[in-house]
Amino acid sequence: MPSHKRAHETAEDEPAAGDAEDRPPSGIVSELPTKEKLARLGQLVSGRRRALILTHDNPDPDSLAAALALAHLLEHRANLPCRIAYGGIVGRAENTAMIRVLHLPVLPATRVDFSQEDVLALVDTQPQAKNHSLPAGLTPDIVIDHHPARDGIEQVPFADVGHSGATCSILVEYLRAARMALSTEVATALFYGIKADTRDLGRQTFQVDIDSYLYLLPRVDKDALAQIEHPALPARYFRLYNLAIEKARVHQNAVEVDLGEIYSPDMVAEVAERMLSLEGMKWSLAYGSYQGQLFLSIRTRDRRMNAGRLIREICEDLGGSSGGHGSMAGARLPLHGTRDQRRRLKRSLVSRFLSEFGVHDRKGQKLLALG
Ligand SMILES: [Mn+2]
Repeated sequence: MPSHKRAHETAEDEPAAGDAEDRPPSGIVSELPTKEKLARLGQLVSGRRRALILTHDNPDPDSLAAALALAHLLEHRANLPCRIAYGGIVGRAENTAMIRVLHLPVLPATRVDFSQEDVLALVDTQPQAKNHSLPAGLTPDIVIDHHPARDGIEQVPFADVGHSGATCSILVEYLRAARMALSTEVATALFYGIKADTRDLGRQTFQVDIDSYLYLLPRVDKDALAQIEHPALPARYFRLYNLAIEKARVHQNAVEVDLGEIYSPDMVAEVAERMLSLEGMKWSLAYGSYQGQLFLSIRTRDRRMNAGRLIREICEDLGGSSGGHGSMAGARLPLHGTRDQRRRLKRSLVSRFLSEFGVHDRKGQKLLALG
């Protein structure tokens, strides 16, 4: 039996020193000091041959960089060879530039035989979030994710979840506690991961994100970072953006964009993010289909609202999967049936979102028709 199915291994193997009740239950290590986390991680992988680190599907910079940093840590501290894999595609020009410029060693999950892997790790997502390509029925050995804990996380032998604006910041704490020298590539990737997820420390930012950002800053390759942040963009990017602006509809303080067919799933996030800049908007929603699935992304400026919970409630009822937190979230849903049925699904989804946004104007008006 592959070893990653054995749960609670490290916890039970520990000497029974002290009162067992002092220890946190299961493998959730989030509240432990970083040195203790490192010790547990070391115990968990000792004697293992190799690891596979999986990002979420259509990985973003935070996910890619966190995977790279975990591989760096396990390879140098535990002598464990690691591979990094992702599901879906890397679509955004910034993300493909990140992989190219920093020479990130990543491979598509379709090329991985999971049954052959010795240690499985998930970063920037959790088993129950379902926005990853871990085969059903497999429990990862390691989960490191800054999103709030999901059901079933206690099954994971080592789970560090939910207390920062970026998963990269958790990894920076590990690397610092391990007193590890960082290569320029690892430092630049982590820096960009934190920058992108917290939008330059302006969104969902915790002290650990600021500390990590400042620690990394002098170690970053500024030229490489500039190439990643301002990549050359293909013509189809501008075509899609043009369509987004034409299609955008404003409903009171919410903007909604149906992008139709998209060439890359992460374009919905980019458009939702941009549209929130429209003056007077509290909410933005962008959606589009890619390979038989509907991808949605929402953003909010309303600090009292939780975009992650909202999108989960709406989309998981419909067989979708989702991820996200306070001000930003995304989801995907299978699209079935005739064109009419798919259109009805989209209409009812939009209408549910608008009512959750507190918007009564169902029809709205075109962004380009606004005075
Ligand atoms: Mn993240």
